[in-house]
Amino acid sequence: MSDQKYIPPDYFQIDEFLSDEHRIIRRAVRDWVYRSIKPNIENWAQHNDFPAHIMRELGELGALGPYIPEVYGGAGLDQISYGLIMTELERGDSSIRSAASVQSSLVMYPIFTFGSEEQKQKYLPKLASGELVGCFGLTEPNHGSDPGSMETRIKDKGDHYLLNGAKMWITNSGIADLAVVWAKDEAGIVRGLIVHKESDGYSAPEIKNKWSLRASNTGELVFDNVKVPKENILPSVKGMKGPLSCLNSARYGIAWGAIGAAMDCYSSALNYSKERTQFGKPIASFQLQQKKLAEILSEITKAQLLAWRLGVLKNENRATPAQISMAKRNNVKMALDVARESRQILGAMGITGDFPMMRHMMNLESVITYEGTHDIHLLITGHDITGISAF
Ligand code: TGC
Ligand code: FAD
Repeated sequence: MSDQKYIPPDYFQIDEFLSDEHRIIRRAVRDWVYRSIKPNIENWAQHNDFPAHIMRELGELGALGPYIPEVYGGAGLDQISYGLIMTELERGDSSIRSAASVQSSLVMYPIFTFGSEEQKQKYLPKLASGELVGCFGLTEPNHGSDPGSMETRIKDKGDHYLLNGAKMWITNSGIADLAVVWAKDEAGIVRGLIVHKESDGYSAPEIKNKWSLRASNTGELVFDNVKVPKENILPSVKGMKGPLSCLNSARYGIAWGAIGAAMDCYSSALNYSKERTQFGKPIASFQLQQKKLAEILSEITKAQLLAWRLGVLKNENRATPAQISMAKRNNVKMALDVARESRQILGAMGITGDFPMMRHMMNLESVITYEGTHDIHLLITGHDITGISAF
């Protein structure tokens, strides 16, 4: 069942690049968003509620770890499929896409890429089904853009590690069964650990009073002498390239996801502009409103092409971190601008929860900040093209 009023823009026939499988996956996720998210999201956002039950539904849809091989419970899909799933989820709300992003790219990806065979078998199938929920602890109260300066530490105690420190702004921390935590060892080397919520000394206080991503659970992770069994360390990576590789995957998903939020705003504004009459004419007949709609569609189209090309490169293992940064930065800013412009087309109605623009706009303020701020991604591009770090 699809939203009859939702007209997904495809001005340059980008759909022709998609396979039948891509279209089927997109349709399944779009229908689920229409059925399970659209009727409820406004209420969840207004009440600052994360609908934890959706994790199982996302698992059934194949939206948790879509590109993780089937042998570990994933859907074994390609990167374009992952991108399309993210677009459809974020059309519903960035909070929903966030939940799927974190589970897929920041929890399943590191366990799949850097975990032992035992860790993969133990955790991945349950994470793929949504039976287990994970979160990712990199950011700290004193270290956001510069996670390499993290203060969280592990000490080798023979049969276990002792973990101390705190992580901040962690999506799903309050509902997670386990956290993938990045901490420095006694030699100052960053290591990844799988930490269970029931460990003594582990707490996850919620961060309240957010105006953004209100349908997402955000909190801290506090580790007070937490004993982590030795078998819970990710054996195959040392150093900052561990967490930063996970970010490549999540940022890639966001580059696609933000297009969904923009499409939802565009579609609502286009419909409204044809129905709303002022001065005896639909407002869609005024040149100034047409300018907004035409520019919005141009920007969405450019973002779609960027995402599609990045997906092709990612499928071929040729996408560079700097290309991913450029796409994340461009597409999120595009979506934020589209949310603002399309809200204006609705006049006063645009500030209500009857339309999605304000919710998307507020969400996108987080999206433009997390996974590397807008400015940090510009500096990554600057570094890539000049060879000079300006951090
Ligand atoms: P730098 O000295 O440049 O590099 C350290 C090591 O890491 C390697 N590396 C990468 N590897 C893989 N992918 C990347 N993107 C990489 N970038 C760097 C690099 O080659 C080096 O390796 P090696 O072997 O030589 O040691 O690192 P730096 O410490 O100077 O930092 C660079 C910088 C600023 C770009 C990086 O720290 C950064 O990206 N900062 C932004 C922080 C960030 O994005 N945090 C995100 C937290 S998670 C989150 O927000 C989740 S939101 C989830 C949701 O709800 O959807
Ligand atoms: P800061 O690093 O303090 O930056 C403040 C400002 O200074 C920014 O404008 C920044 O661009 C600028 N700045 C910093 N350094 C430079 C520089 N060298 N040159 C120029 N300007 C600079 N983190 C996780 O680990 N896991 C999560 O699940 C997670 N989820 C999140 C969910 C939400 C809703 C939010 C808002 C954040 C989340 N984060 C998460 C944290 C997020 O990644 C950080 O907020 C982000 O990396 C920025 O860090 P900061 O907020 O400490 O800002």
